[in-house]
Amino acid sequence: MPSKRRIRWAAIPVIAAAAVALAGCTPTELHGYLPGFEESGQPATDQTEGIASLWVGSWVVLLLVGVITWGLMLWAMVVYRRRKGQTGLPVQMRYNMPIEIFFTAVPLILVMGMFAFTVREQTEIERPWADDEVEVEVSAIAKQWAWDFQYDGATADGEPVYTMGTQAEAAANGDVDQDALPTLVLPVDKKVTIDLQSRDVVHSFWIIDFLYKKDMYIGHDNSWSFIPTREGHYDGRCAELCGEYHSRMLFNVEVVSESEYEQYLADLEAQGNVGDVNDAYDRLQNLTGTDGVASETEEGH
Ligand SMILES: [Cu+2]
Repeated sequence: MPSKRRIRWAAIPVIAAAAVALAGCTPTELHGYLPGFEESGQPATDQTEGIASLWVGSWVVLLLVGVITWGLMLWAMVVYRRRKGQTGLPVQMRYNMPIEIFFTAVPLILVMGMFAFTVREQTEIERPWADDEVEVEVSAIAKQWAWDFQYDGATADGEPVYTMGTQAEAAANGDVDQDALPTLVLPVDKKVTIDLQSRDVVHSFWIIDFLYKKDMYIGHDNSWSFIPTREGHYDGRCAELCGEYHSRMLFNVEVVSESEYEQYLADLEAQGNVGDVNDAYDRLQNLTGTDGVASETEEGH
């Protein structure tokens, strides 16, 4: 039997090798190949580290279970293989109580554990800022097949400013014309709440590198509270099949410094984009039974 000291000595090269291997990993590899992790090490939001560790942790546990299970299967196949001269069925075994209890209890514990970690993470993500904590409140309003963004309390009088977007079009070279996409501008390191609304059908608000998406309904306003923590450009899109041009329902997100953000709002105000997003592109206003004012009452703005 190896002494404790020998085990300790053996552990040193193992730990050193693991450290060297991990040190050589890029942030993308360390976060389980999820998008949005850069060399700078600065996460995109205050939530992405937690989401990534839930993802990586789940994979580690699942792979461990997989390796043990595959190993046992291989072992059984080799050790209990049919040998020369054997005929008929092998001895049939059944009702091994300890093994059956083991096979029931272990997956149950694993599933409950994963559920608990998921609930913990989700509760953290879903927790809205308290009313007096919110520093930036933006409404993202989805419509077939683009986005409007309304920045509350932006002018000196407390009026909102807004942009109303159109769906993606092809540029001259055939790619998506990035400059023409609707753009959501957010200040870095501020407590942001995005109110998620829809004008028509169910859409889903997804900023890829922020590792979270959330549906937008009529008659039920969702919101999402977080802190963008890294300046930069991010791709956003609708993540719910919402009609013919769903694939064109793209948007850009620019996370900028506070002064750039203020300047952006001032520019929108100067362009006259002041007030609430209007119903100009509201498809539902034409439906029977909606009285032409459906969006007013249903969207609540
Ligand atoms: Cu959509």
